[in-house]
Amino acid sequence: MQSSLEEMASLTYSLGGEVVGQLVQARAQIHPAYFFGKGKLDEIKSAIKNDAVDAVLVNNQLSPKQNQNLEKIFECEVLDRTQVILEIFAKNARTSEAKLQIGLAQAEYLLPRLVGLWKHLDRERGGIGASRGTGEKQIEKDRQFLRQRITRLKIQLERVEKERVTQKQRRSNCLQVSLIGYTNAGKSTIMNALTSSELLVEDRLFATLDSTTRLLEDDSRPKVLLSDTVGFISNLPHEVVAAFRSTLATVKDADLLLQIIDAGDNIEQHLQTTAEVLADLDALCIPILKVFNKIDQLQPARLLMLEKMYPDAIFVSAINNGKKGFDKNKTLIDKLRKKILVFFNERMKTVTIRLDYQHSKQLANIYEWSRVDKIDYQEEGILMTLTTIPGNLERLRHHLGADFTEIM
Ligand SMILES: Nc1nc2c(ncn2[C@@H]2O[C@H](COP(=O)(O)OP(=O)(O)OP(=O)(O)O)[C@@H](O)[C@H]2O)c(=O)[nH]1
Ligand SMILES: [Mg+2]
Repeated sequence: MQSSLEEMASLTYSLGGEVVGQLVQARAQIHPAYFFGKGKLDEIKSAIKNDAVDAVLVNNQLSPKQNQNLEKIFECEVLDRTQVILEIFAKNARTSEAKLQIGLAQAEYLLPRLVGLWKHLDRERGGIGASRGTGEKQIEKDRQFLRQRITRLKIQLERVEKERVTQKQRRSNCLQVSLIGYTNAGKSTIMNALTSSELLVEDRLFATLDSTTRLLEDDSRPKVLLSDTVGFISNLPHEVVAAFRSTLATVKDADLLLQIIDAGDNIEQHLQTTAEVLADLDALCIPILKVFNKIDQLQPARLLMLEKMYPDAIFVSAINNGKKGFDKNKTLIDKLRKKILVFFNERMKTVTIRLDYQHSKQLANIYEWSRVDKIDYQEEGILMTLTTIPGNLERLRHHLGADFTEIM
């Protein structure tokens, strides 16, 4: 089970660092200027010296002033939790969209913090009385630079978002399933197992930063699309959620969410984090299917308990490493695939329509948007029995107008 400090260690590893020591501060109130109390500061200082530490990571939010003071005292880099996550995102961003989004998140994070960065310049050159000192002018310059950068990034992102709208229209006749959940739960591994893809899978937090969409099955109609996307984490900085809104749009447009949960991890906390991010995305009304992953690592008793606690959930092991248990794991993944298809089947409606021969070129759309159960070429038109989701029936009705004669 991962504690918050263990998670910080995983974040450090994802950043490419190595943890040489951990310290916990038990204090009723944090120190306003230094975050840590005097005793802790000394303890950390000697640890920095002894272990040749490059950076101190604080598993909390630091004020700009605390951050700056600590860097002066420790004579090394100091990053708080938000900065660590932003750095990982910046390091892992591969697509241009992810890079734009993280650039925006970093600029927005920095903007209100500039004051703390430059204040010392004014203090050094005359102190509080000095009007508009060098520091203040520098802040104004930097602020202007950052604001321009934010505007530019937003314009570029708007362009990417427009492209997404076009994609969305293309996909609107498909059923969309989004994989969501805590980072490192195994979303990309499940995506790979369900769609025979080869997306990047890593035992690091935030391996995935962009959205990828694949067809779940070649022959199901309407088509079912599966999307993998960026994972969630507790206390996800607001700037990051806001900046990744366009990537997370696939979540908001989904007809079904597959919530992937690492069955061996801190379940309650991860469920709560996911609920918070979904609320932030305004996506709480989308149906959710809970998928507990990594059951190969569980004691049988714990698996039994979880099955009792979450009777509607599905339990899988997504790893496909060809070792023992491979067939069993494949069966579980097939069960998951079936469950997704059943979910949609239960929501589909079957109708019989008559289509005039002069509109037979619409047949391609009909085959795309629904499953054709029966087709009969009669003298007065084409008689068809179709099964599809209510949304696609509406779309067909709209497209075919008066020619869409529903018979039963
Ligand atoms: N033992 C075990 N490990 C698994 C299983 N599924 C995934 N993993 C491992 O868990 C780690 C994370 O898997 P990913 O698929 O990258 O997880 P993710 O949710 O996409 O993570 P991010 O994209 O980083 O948020 C990898 O080391 C996987 O090999 C499983 O069923 N059993
Ligand atoms: Mg992933």
